[in-house]
Amino acid sequence: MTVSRRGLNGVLLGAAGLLLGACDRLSMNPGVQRGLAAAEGLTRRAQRLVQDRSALAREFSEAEISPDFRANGSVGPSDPEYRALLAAGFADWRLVIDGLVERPLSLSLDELRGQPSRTQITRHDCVEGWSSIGKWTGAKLGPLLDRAGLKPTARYLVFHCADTLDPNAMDGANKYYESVDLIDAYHPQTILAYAMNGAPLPMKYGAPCRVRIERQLGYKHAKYLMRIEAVADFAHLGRGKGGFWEDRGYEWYAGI
Ligand SMILES: Nc1nc2c(c(=O)[nH]1)N[C@H]1C(S)=C(S)[C@@H](COP(=O)(O)O)O[C@H]1N2
Ligand SMILES: [Mo]
Repeated sequence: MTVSRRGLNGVLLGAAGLLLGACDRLSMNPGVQRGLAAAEGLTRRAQRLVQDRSALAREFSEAEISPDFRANGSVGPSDPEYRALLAAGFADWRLVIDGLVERPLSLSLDELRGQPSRTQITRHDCVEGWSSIGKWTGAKLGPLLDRAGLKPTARYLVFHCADTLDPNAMDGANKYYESVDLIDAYHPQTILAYAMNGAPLPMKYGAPCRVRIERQLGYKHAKYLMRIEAVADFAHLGRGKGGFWEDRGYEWYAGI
């Protein structure tokens, strides 16, 4: 379903774009009226699919929570900075929100817990072909971005993580990072999760805080969050593709 939805979306947007391009050039010709009408219909359908991005991901019942949620990728970062934060019970951990914002933020875990929050039971879909259902509680990202005040030039958020997943990367692109556009950033289910199944977020799931972006595949859900940077583009980060796995061939848009 993931692939077909994404495929259809692309086809419709592409077709509408082509027709609109043609109509622009031929708009003086009365013979294109039918073509214009068709283009408008296609555009409306494409638009509906785009708007569909704000729809909520399905939520599940307590009984459906996976007894053994899988963990993937980094499960216990050995980075010294992370180890020091962990040893102090994350008392010194700060989540920084900066980049293209009017008022950069630096939030302790307690401050994050004091923000407007949301709890949701959702299914995590990894691109490797497994899914698990978990209950997540976290600060809603939208209100935090409003507090920081995104500058008009901000188009994406970059999630910088504490863990080195590819220590052998010769070009230094070894840390985990991810990015999303502002539609996903402001999606009502996008939260900075500090609790899972009613307990503080365990280390293997990204302690002390990981992002949940419920309309995207698993690799977008950055764990071990340290910093959220608002940017105009991400060409200068890592290998320029917007994420650790994107730099290694995965698609940037992983919508489900
Ligand atoms: N920092 C960080 N975030 C990460 C990863 C990682 O290795 N490091 N792996 C990603 C992948 S591929 C998946 S499927 C999920 C796994 O989350 P889980 O361990 O809670 O199942 O985290 C994503 N976020
Ligand atoms: Mo994944």
